Amino acid sequence: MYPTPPPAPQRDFISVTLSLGRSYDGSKSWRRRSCWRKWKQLSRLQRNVILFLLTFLMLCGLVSYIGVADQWRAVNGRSAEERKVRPADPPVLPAPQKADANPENFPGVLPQKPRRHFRRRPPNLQIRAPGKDSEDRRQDDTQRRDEAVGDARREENTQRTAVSWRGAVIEPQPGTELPSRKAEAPPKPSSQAPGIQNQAASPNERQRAVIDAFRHAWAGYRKFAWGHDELKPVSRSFSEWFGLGLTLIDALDTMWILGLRKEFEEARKWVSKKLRFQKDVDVNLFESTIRILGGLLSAYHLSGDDLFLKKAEDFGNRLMPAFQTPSKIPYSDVNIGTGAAHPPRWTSDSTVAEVTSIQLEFRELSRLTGSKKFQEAAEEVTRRVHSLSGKKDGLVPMFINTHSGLFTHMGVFTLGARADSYYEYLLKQWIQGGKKETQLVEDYLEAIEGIKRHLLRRSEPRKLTFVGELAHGRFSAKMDHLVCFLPGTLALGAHHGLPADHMELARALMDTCYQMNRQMETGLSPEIVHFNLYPQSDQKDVQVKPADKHNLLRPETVESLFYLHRLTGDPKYQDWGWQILQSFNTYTRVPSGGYSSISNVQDPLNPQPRDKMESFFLGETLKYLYLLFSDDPDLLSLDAYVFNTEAHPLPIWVPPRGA
Ligand code: DMJ
Repeated sequence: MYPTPPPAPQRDFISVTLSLGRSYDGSKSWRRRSCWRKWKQLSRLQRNVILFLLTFLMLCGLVSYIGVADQWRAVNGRSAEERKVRPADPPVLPAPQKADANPENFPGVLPQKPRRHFRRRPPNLQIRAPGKDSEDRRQDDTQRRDEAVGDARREENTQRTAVSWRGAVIEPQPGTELPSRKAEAPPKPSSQAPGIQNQAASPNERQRAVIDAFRHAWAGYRKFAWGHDELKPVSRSFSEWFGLGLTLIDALDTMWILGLRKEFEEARKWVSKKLRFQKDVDVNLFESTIRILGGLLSAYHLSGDDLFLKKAEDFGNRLMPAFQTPSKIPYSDVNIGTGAAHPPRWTSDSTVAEVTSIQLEFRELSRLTGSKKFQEAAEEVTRRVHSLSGKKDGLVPMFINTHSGLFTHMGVFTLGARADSYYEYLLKQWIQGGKKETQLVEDYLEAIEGIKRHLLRRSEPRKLTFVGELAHGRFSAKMDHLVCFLPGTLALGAHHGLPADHMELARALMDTCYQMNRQMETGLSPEIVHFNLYPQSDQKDVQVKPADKHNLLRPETVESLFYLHRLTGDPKYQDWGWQILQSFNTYTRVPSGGYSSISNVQDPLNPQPRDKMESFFLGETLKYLYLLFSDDPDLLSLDAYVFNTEAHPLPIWVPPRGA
């Protein structure tokens, strides 16, 4: 027998039937009616207790919702006026990906506890991935053939023990003289060298957060862009510039320094089996020198693996045709397959920073291989630029002509794009060569005086010291984020015995670079800022034009923070770097892997990902953050190594006593 159907529910009370537009079967309908009957069977007291509890729970929910909304307004809804006078709130740490990266696991270590709620998470940056394109497949086919050849040298190299980066590995060299290739080759990096340790000290909490960031970036690159130049993290694809695995090579030494040996070995295998330079492709001399040549040389020094030196020598040889110009000032581009070199299509000029920021790498390549041609070609450029007219108290114009060898576009002076690393390499070559090449340091010292005289100003109302630009006698309060390399370089010079007031200037400029980040709503600096010079105006010190609001994950601020902390010991620089790392994690981290440059550092709700992870994010930004968070002065000691402009450490040729 079927049970007697229960009475139809009375709809004048709270209905427990939610009409979802579905048809229900008889048994479900029966169960609902049964519930209703049970409810009717309850005593009035029982029903009142249940209703009271339900009402109480709903009220709790409502109160909590209002609280959240108020806090949200407090954090995000400040008036425009308030925003003008207050720096942006420090960015909030995102939900950590791994337990060991969670700052809350390490109470007492962090300068400030991140607020955990109330701020809306940044927009989800995920987009569907396209499949591999035909170019990718074509390269795979070509490289599969290469793979078959194998690498006999690999066997030989696996026997070599890794060398540490914790101290100098280069024995004193006789100045900048080159050893002959066979008779007097420089000593190979070797774990047998005194004072060498093979294991990194265990990373601290903040360093572990950097390792987590690196792993996340690497995971994206490995999955969606393996062997290609750059990851496009949002579209989960890649872009090519030279088609030489730029990110992979740029990141080799970072992996070594961070202790990511498994990742390093996998990348090493790619270099061994897939990286071929015999291809018909134009590369930019400067960019490929600092990233590829510098990256390979550094990987060689850290790992002691000959493979990297052989690749570096092959690549260096292919760059040499760029120097075959009437003036000996190299062309900007060279085809590494055909050897055809040329300037950009629209001019016969090269950029001054580019032709004067390849010397560290070319000199080191000569020292290691015994082949003088690399050093000679690069140093000829230095000599010619040194003797040129058109400078202003050591400041150089931005362009130089490859036919005449003269500066062009005279009268414009900047420490930003197209001139920046000229100054950096004057100092660093002097350090690399054991501080013997006085002409280099004289040019550097003169330039710093030129900066003080012509480009230095203080902003209003906070009196931030900044480096502007000069165009035909007119001062512009414009400063590229690129200029933020300068505090670090000044501090490095002071450490190596240059005037103490360089360190004072370094500290002042470091404050400014920090404010360029801090005063943005995302905590990340834009590409270019303009400083306010007028005391009476109600403007903030740091102004940003609409076209300049992007952040490309550049390293310069954290690079200088590393030097300032290493050379002063002041922990505030670590705290500032920690804030910047949090901002990168909050606004640029793409959930599916990788980090993306963004278009608007002033809009935390929509920073507008640009779908590109530049190779220097792994080569420089994360490396400098990791080094910044270390308290060990022997970790890549500044008395033993000099970093090229892409953050690749190269040995100082004559380390001071005791280094
Ligand atoms: C890097 O390639 C180098 O640091 C270069 O000197 C300047 N530009 C980028 C990083 O911003």
